[in-house]
Amino acid sequence: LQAKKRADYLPPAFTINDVKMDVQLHPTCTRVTSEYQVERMGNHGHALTLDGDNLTLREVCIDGQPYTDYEQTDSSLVICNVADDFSLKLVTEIDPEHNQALEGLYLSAGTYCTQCEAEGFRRITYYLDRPDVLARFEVTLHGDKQHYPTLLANGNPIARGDHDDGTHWVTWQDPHPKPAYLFALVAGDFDLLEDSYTTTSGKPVKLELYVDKGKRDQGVFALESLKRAMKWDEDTFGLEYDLDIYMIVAVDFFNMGAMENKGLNIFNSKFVLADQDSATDEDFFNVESVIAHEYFHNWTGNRVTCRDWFQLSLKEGLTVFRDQQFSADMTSPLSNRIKHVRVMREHQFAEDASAMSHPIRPEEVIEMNNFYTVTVYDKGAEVIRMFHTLLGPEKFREGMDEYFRRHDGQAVTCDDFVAAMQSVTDLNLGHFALWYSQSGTPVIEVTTSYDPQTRRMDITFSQHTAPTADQKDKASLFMPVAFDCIDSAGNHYTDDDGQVRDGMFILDTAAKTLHFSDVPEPLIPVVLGNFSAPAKVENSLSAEQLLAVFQYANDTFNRWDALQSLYDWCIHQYELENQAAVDATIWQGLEQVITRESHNHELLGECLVIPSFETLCQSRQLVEVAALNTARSQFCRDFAQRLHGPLETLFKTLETGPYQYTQTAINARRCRNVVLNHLACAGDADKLLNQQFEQADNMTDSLGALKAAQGHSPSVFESLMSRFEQRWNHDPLVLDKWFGLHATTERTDILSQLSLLQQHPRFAKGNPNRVRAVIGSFAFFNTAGFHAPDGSGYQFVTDYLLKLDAVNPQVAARIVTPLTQWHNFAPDYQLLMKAQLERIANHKGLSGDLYEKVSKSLA
Ligand code: HT7
Ligand code: ZN
Repeated sequence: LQAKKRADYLPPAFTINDVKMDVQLHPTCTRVTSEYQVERMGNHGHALTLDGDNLTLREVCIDGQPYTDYEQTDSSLVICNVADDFSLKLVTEIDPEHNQALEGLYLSAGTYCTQCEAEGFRRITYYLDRPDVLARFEVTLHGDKQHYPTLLANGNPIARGDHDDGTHWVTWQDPHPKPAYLFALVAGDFDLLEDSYTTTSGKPVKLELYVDKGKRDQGVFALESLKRAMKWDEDTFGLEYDLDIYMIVAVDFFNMGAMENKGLNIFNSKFVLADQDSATDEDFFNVESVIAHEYFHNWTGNRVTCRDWFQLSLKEGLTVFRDQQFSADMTSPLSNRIKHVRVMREHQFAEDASAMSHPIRPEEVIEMNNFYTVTVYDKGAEVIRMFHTLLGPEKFREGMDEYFRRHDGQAVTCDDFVAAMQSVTDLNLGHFALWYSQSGTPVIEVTTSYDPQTRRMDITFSQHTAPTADQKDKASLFMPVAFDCIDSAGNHYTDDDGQVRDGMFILDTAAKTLHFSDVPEPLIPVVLGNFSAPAKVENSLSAEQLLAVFQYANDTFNRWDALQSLYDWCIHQYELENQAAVDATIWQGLEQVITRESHNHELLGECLVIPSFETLCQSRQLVEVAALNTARSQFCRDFAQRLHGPLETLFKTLETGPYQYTQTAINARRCRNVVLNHLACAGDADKLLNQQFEQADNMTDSLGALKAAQGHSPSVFESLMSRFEQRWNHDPLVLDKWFGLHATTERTDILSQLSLLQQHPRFAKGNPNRVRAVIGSFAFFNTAGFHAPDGSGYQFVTDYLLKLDAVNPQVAARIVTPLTQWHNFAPDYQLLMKAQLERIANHKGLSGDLYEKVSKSLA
């Protein structure tokens, strides 16, 4: 399998300007007739090579005449001796019912739908399946009227009718030229929610949301979220919607979260359906943010698209940044920021430290599906955020305006985005652009020196990025570093040379020193406020200093982060069997955190969360899994017991009342459930757990009780779980929570539990949501089970992946991720993980998806 390289990009030899498609839907033999207006680009004599995958070719005509001068390979159709401009007609047949990879056109649970990004269109018909070929599409769908009363494609419906044989047809026309990855069709029988939106310039837009029959009420929140997103994009970026109709369809079988097809978004139902009973606050949040994300793609992705797939972050990093800003405006900036930083620390830093390390704009790809990563998406968004920080909101908006002015309707590169931003600022972005090509997580090391005689203090920041699997040599990056400096009484200090401006300085060299004079005591540097750059910080503050940062720092993110560092340090003491170092002053300090901030439910709801095992791994090397996991659990238990009094008092004040989805109520519920977990950990909370489960009028609290019982009260957990299953047996999305809870429970017989879960009547191995809920949850989040010292967890996951790979390689390649991240574990674990990776590598008929990740990991 050959990797494609970014540097090898060549513009297309031909383009296609107009596409007419006629799709006769049939479960096992859908017939696709396509007619293209093809144009040679430039002066050359090459044949026309179209991409195709798993297609049966029935007919080729050029300019209306049958044509035979062509060759077929496994992945292409090469048409020889063609003119400079011609019309090409192709007839192909495909088998949607047996398409379990869920790419291209597939039929699942009685619904036909498509997934064409990144390279799925070539599974529908032969085409120039690359994002820099933009065509106008007109699509006619024919299908059985009774089973598929709804026939949808991109754009506007322009004609419809009935055939004599019980089938009907609809023609859709999309006026906006688009790459094939944005093509979509859907056929099914849905409930429809209808609404409308009038844009700022007065244009009415029909909004349509299609959900499974009987689920109409669960779609209301998504539709409201869509209107909020439309308004926000007008207010924030002056961007209006551009078609007469915007459709969203929710389906149960989907490989990812959602897809931004032009005018016809297709969603995993998990990110559409939500109501008080069945969805947690987090689910509501995710629905709103994914609805917004896909909507925002209409400009950042669809109107301006990517020249090639190496540029994926052009649309994804930018769109994630936009959805993060939207969510922060709709909910709360602090908890949003913390949520995203957790993703960076738990997942992106781990990816950077693994064999899959790549820059936000990758250089080499075997299977594009493997590059929809936390690096491209989330680190990509952090890079856009740094533009925003460096330029400020107004200049950033000017840069965005310029980007659209220059590139609307085009397929462009990350460099084009940087150039648009550069055109509005005097700041030289040349050095900053290194973020696009350099992989790895930079570490900012903070060292201080204080001279009591001269009362001078120097604070030095040095940066380095360790070599990564894909790139040995690293240069210094250009980083905005939010900075504050305090003493133990909470006084703030400014540096002598004024390098820190508006609470920020630029670190663009290997090291930089800030000088402070006339300071009475060693100062405490408070670094990387609001996570102003996607970096790790090594700032060895004492427990006392960390508590001072919590108490006095200006930046709330820094305050939260100080406690995270404090917990990390404490857990390290437990690893060293030096628990005594976590002394009374620390427990008192933590007690004061709770009592002083007891009114601030948002802050406490975040600050009382102990860092996850995955986050802790990022500040350690060659992790002894069992030792770290035990140390973490012991610390959690001591935390719960030592702070039991204040936690209990706090819990009593957290009466949340009847369910409301307001920020105040969300914060209170979150805080209450975090505290409940601690109380359960301290023991003796069975009554509380039962009570909360019993009285809950919403999913957040039901699940809060289950999660708190999970690790701490096995008998309560069992009984609540079986009641939960009985109540929710009919609802696959809720049952996924139940599957996930079982799969993440740390128990010695977990593997037989997992086998039982797979035999559950509601488990379906062809449904990615179910597979992720059981196998994915286990691999990613069941620390003790997955990392069992005898290697049985690794073996279990591998056995499953080898089967899954044959049906859905894309999902298999996602779930293999924790195995490929063996580098950071102690040698015994490494050996066992690599043994399973070898098994995968040697498996006959392995997909390109798994091959790429596993072979890199073993290289
Ligand atoms: N742009 C979408 C990516 C996506 C996708 C990619 C590969 C395979 C399946 C997929 N489903 C969706 C999602 C997004 O970022 O909005
Ligand atoms: Zn996206």
